[in-house]
Amino acid sequence: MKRVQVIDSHTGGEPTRVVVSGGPNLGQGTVADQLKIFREHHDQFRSAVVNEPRGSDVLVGALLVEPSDKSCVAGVVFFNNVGYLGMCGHGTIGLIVALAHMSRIKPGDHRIETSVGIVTATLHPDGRVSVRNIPSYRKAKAVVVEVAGIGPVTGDVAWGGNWFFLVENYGQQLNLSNVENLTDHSWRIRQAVNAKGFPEVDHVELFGPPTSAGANSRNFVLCPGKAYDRSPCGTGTSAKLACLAADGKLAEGETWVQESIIGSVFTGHYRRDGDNILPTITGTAFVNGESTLVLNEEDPFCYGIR
Ligand code: PYC
Repeated sequence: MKRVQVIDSHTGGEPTRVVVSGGPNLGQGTVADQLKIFREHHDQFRSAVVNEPRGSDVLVGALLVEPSDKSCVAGVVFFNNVGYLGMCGHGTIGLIVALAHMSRIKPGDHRIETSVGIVTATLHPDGRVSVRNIPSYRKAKAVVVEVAGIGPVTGDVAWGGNWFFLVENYGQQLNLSNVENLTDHSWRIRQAVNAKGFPEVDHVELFGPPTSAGANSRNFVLCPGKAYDRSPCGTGTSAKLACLAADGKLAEGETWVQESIIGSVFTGHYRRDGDNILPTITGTAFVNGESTLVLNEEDPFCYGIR
């Protein structure tokens, strides 16, 4: 039997499971190198941690690893029900709160090495976390795709640590009672975008008017494994800031308040960095579990339902 220590949290409703110990040995390379070894040799561990019967489609895993850059407090590989994520905004906020919960860090700035670059997370004394994300940018504006059963849909392709297709004022009700419809639409949109020559896009983000006072926008974000993000999505909000900056709709330093499909909120702002922007996303996470996963090879679903 193998024992795996995890700390569970949620960030604006979106869960993160941090693997603290019991994970595979991924060597001494960069986190990008370690992700490659994880993917090629230990993918069943990913599935064991996040898939049913221990997890669920919505769960994002965060494997704590040794950073190659020693100025970092930790390295992390993010993963989900179907594969791996470059960066994860809600997951980084969850990771920081989990590290504080374990008394490994105190309020202040903490550098974290991810597979797509180093981010700096600030743990504020009141428990909020701000993540200075990697450089983000818009790759293509107003791409029109013909979506099966829907018709033409226009959106932008942007990078915020993952690849997004962002659709403004989608028109569908962005609320929980419409989630099945939104999931179906977003999945079709993703297939059309991938077929149009953007195979890298794996998240679709639909925008509409906010419902809470003070918010600028509400979103629905479909993740690569067909689960929707309960949080406003940190990398998706970074991609959104990149598009707003490129369109001259949000000034450097100005605050953007992004509401999720369940009404949770991230605030964001950016600094310019040449053709890119450097987004900062702020949110709150709560630890809601400390547990030991047991991996028993005799269990036919030891490595999850795949
Ligand atoms: O917060 O960046 C994020 C994220 C990506 C997928 C789920 N959450």
